[in-house]
Amino acid sequence: MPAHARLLFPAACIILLILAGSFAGCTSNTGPVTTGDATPVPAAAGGTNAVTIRDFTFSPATITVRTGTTVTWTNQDGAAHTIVSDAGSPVAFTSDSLANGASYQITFTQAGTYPYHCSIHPNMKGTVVVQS
Ligand SMILES: [Cu+2]
Repeated sequence: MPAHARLLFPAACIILLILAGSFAGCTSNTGPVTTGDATPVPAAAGGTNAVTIRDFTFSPATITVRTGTTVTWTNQDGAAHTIVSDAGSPVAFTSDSLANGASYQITFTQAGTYPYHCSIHPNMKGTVVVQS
């Protein structure tokens, strides 16, 4: 190997290592950006937004949806239940008495927090959170 080649070879290796290192740096820098995009968001309007009534409980007790979403409550208890807005709800609503298998729907067009209860069993409470 000529003298000048013996000097160039290690230099080329060092340059390659620097380049490889900078590429690796770019790759790891993009990771956190992707993770940030994965922040939980409410289900899109038109998605599944169901509340089940079972064992005298609204499940989920709090459901978060986007404006324009229709929420459906379905009674799976033998006992009848109702869905009635609390006094603090931005919009008042009152369902009929729901027998087993019956359902009730409301479309939420206005952002806000909508607390509700069952008028037959006032200890049964739930909340719909509507985000714009
Ligand atoms: Cu009830």
